[in-house]
Amino acid sequence: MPIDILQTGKLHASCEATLAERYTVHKLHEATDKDAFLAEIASRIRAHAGSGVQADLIGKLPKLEIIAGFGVGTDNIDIGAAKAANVRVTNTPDVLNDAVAELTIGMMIALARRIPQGDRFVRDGKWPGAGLGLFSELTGKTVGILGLGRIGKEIATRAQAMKMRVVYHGRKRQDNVPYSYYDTLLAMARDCDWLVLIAPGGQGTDRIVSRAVLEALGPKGMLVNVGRGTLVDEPAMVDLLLNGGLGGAALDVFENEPQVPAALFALDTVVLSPHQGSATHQTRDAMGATLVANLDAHFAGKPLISPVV
Ligand code: A2R
Repeated sequence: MPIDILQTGKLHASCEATLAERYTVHKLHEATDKDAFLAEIASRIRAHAGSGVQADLIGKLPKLEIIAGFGVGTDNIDIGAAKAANVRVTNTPDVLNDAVAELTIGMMIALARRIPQGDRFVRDGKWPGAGLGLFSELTGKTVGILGLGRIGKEIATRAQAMKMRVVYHGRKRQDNVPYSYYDTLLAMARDCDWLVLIAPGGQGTDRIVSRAVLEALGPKGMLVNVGRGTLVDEPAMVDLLLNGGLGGAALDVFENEPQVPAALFALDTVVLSPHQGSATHQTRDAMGATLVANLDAHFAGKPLISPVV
């Protein structure tokens, strides 16, 4: 019996290719009349491939058994509605840890040493006139990690290789980690040169990096966000960057991405990236393979590879 699955957005090419080999895939995002398309197939759909699934869609799919998300964050899947409808949810953790950690350190060095600005400076022909200037380095600095989870630990290891001191904050102290724990984010921000955000989005962390936390990080402090834009009070961050209350920011995620506050474009103290944390061929292939492996396990009656619920 063919198994009908629904896609509502484009997925990584190798993932789509494997899905097409094993399942009957219906692509809602490619339909011209989406309502008619969905009405026609809804009663046959047993799985959703990809993230971005809200309660209204779950409600329209009476035979839905599983939502196989693409990515580790599940803040754009209505977990409560899935649970209520007895629908399993999976994500693609671990396989992206290295890629996200690499980008994090890359963005930190880029910000500390003004690498994008230096590139622009040379291209603009300004070098013969004067040097770019002197900046800071990571060596010897303290980095506080908000969210010492799977990715956070990979960032911590690499930060140590940069000769940084690592501390962390989460809801609880972890056994068997060699880093000092802070039970409040505010106290950690006060003691840090760098603050790296790699916690999940969602209600529990909404704007957890408040104006007070940013002020505690201070005029020399550097903020790095590779988690979710919703973690930060973005208007306060922009305001503090503009008036010198915050030293700098390296941002891969934004509250309303792909919209980025235009006020940031003029600042040399900011490095901007279009949500590229996991965006490498090998990592996206691995994420796609994990998504498919979860679906395969589910329909073979085997334990899920990476269940969320
Ligand atoms: O709070 P803890 O001790 O469970 O630590 C988790 C931390 N975390 C929080 N920290 C402070 N306040 C909260 N309300 C809060 N909620 C969670 O975030 C844990 O150390 C970390 C998340 O680690 P993992 O679950 O292993 O996630 P992973 O794979 O490292 O990915 C993190 C996030 C994703 O959710 C996406 O938003 C992004 O990175 O790609």
